[in-house]
Amino acid sequence: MSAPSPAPRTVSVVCPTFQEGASIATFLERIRSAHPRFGPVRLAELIFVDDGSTDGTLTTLRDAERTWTSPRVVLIVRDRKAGTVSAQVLGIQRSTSPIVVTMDADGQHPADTIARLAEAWEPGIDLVVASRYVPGGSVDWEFAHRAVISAGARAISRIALPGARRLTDPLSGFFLVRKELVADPPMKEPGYKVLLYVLARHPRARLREIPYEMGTRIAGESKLVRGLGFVPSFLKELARYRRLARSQTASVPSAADSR
Ligand SMILES: Nc1nc2c(ncn2[C@@H]2O[C@H](COP(=O)(O)OP(=O)(O)OP(=O)(O)O)[C@@H](O)[C@H]2O)c(=O)[nH]1
Ligand SMILES: [Mg+2]
Repeated sequence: MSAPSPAPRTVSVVCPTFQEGASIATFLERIRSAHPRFGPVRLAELIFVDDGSTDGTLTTLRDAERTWTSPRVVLIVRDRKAGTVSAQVLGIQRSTSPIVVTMDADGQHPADTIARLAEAWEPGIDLVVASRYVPGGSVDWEFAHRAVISAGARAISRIALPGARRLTDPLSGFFLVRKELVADPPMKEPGYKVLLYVLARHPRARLREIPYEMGTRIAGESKLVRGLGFVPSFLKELARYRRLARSQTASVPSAADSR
C-alpha cells in the first residue's frame, strides 16, 4: 500500500525589503521557478513590506504586484526605515493564510525550503524554524568574523531568553509561524530578530526545526550587522524580550494551550 499523500496546505510568504534593487528580480524568479515543485503546498501570496527603497526595488515589486496571479504579490510600503521586526509582523498580520513563512529577499533563504517548512507543519505546531545548525543544515559565511559574531549573538540569546534555548538556531530569519501568534503589534523599538520576539511573546509555543543550507546574498550589502555597532541595541532588545517572556502568563494563545 502506498503512503497517503500529504494534506494540501496554503501558506503566505512575508519578506521585508530595503534597498534590494540588485537582488529582487532574481529572488522573484527563484520563487516562480520553485513554485511548481511545491507539491501539496500552495502559495497564497507573497507579501513584501518595503521601507521606501530608492534603488529600483519598488519598481520591480510594483510590476510583480500588477502581473503575478499565482502566487499574488502584495506590496506594502512604509514611509520610513523602521526595521525588519515590525515589517515582518505587519506582513504577517496582513496575510490571508493561517500559516505564514517569513524570509529574507536577498537570496540567502532558498525558495524550495518554503515548501519543506509547510510540509513539516501540522495542526498543533506553532512554529517551524529553518535551522543552519541541525544535521543537514549549513551556512557559508562570506566573512569569517560574521561566523564569530553570529555564534556570540546566538550564545547570548540563549543565556537571556529561555525560549531561545529550545532551538538550535534562535536567530533564524526563516521560519513558518501560525499567524495567530503574531496578532499583537510588536514593541515600538526596532529590533533585529522577529523569531526572538515570537519566542519571548509565546514561551510555550510548540516548535519544530528543519535543516536548510543558507546561501550567500544575490547582490548588494547586508543592512543589519556592520562590525560590532549593533551590540548595545541587541542587548537592549534581549533585555526587553526577557521582560516580555517573564510577563507572559499561562494564557498564551499557542496551539499547546488550545487543546
Ligand atoms: N522593511 C525593511 N526591510 C529591511 C530593513 N533592513 C533590512 N531589511 C530586509 O530584511 C532582510 C534581511 O536583511 P539583511 O541585510 O540581509 O540582514 P541579514 O540577512 O540579517 O544579514 P546578512 O547575513 O549580512 O545578509 C532583507 O530582505 C532586507 O532587504 C528595514 O529596515 N526595513
Ligand atoms: Mg541577509
